[in-house]
Amino acid sequence: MNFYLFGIIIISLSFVIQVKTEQELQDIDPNGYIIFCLCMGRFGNQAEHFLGGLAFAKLINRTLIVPPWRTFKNIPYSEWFQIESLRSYHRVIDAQDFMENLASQIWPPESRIGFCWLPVDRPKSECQMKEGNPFESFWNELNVSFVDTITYQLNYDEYSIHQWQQLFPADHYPVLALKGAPASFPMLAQYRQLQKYMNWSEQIMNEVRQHQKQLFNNKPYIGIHLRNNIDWERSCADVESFKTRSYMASPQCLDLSSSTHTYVTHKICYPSDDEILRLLKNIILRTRIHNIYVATDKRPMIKEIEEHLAAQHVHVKHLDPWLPVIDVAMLTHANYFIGNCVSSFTSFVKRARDVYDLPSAFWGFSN
Ligand SMILES: Nc1nc2c(ncn2[C@@H]2O[C@H](COP(=O)(O)OP(=O)(O)O)[C@@H](O)[C@H]2O)c(=O)[nH]1
Ligand SMILES: *[C@@H]1O[C@H](CO)[C@@H](O)[C@H](O)[C@H]1NC(C)=O
Ligand SMILES: *[C@@H]1O[C@H](CO)[C@@H](O)[C@H](O)[C@H]1NC(C)=O
Ligand SMILES: *[C@@H]1O[C@H](CO)[C@@H](O)[C@H](O)[C@H]1NC(C)=O
Ligand SMILES: [Mg+2]
Repeated sequence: MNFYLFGIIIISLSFVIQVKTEQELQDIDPNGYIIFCLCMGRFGNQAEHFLGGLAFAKLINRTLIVPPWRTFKNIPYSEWFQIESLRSYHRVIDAQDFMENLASQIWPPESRIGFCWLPVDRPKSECQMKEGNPFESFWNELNVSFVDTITYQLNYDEYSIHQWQQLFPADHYPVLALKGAPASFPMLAQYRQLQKYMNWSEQIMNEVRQHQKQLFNNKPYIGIHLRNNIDWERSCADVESFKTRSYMASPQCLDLSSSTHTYVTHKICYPSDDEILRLLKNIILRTRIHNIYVATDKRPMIKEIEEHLAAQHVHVKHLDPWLPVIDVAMLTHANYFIGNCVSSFTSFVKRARDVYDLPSAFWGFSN
């Protein structure tokens, strides 16, 4: 009996010691940390900001505290993508993990300062880290409040890194908590390739495989993105009067450095049914793929596609998943993809496909 108890004590002791060692093993980065809210737009916008912010974390050489995605609540990054894959590019720690295991030590509540980019003539009082939606909920769900704020006018490029380090050295400011992402939208072309470090989570991949089996019996399919909700119709209404090549995500298909390319047209931004049926038919004839996966925020055009392409014997499927990111993942894994050049929902899919040289096309182009 005594011997038995002794054993339990030894086991408990070694458990305590092991847990402690694991926490201690979580090295503190002497170069500090950076976190920001993905507080602009929905998934596509957030993903472009995330990749820009990831690039900046590496430039400034601070560990990235990987922010959760922002929907009606914070979604841990790892629910949709693997944290581990990011490590091949840069040092990262999940936000929840950081708050639970490191924050009390290196970022105690009384030291939490928020940083805002503001023009030089604006008062510090305009730097409100938690004012409005989704800022307030983002930080509240991480249990973070700020005791002070600092404003800055620095850029997020490699030429500004020295200034960042001079103004905000890691020993004084171990954590830079920025109000918005240190990145531009649309994202810089040079960072698109960072998409290769965003690998889907096992959870999302399982769901994709399940749908591919159920909808198409694992046969090839063409994925199309129809961005046709009323917000989009309005956004595209006057686009031709802007005479620009850079409207939202459009740099993904219009080369900004070239003068030969067209401006964003209404047809590119909000393609007509005729244009959608025309291009889809061309791709079906060329690829001989007859399964169509429709992702849309509003009108899937199933009847129209089935009728117009009856001779091609198409099978048209539309999931309308509860999580939009399931549509993104299904499009990413299609054998061919046609998307909307102005949409950042499409731009995520396009970048992810480019990693594996999978073919993509855009509405409004004559291919
Ligand atoms: N499920 C689903 N949702 C979509 C689709 N297209 C747009 N949405 C919704 O509309 C949002 C559009 O915002 P965002 O992702 O930033 O892309 P953008 O506005 O097209 O640049 C998405 O995040 C989705 O919530 C789609 O094909 N499928
Ligand atoms: C970046 O930070 C890491 C870890 O803190 C450090 O080992 C490395 O030397 C730093 N690199 C540069 C270029 O300062
Ligand atoms: C992402 O997943 C692919 C396929 O499983 C793998 O080949 C690749 O190495 C992964 N990338 C990273 C950065 O982990
Ligand atoms: C925030 O606090 C709540 C309540 O104490 C806790 O359940 C939750 O895990 C905390 N979240 C984080 C990110 O630390
Ligand atoms: Mg948007």
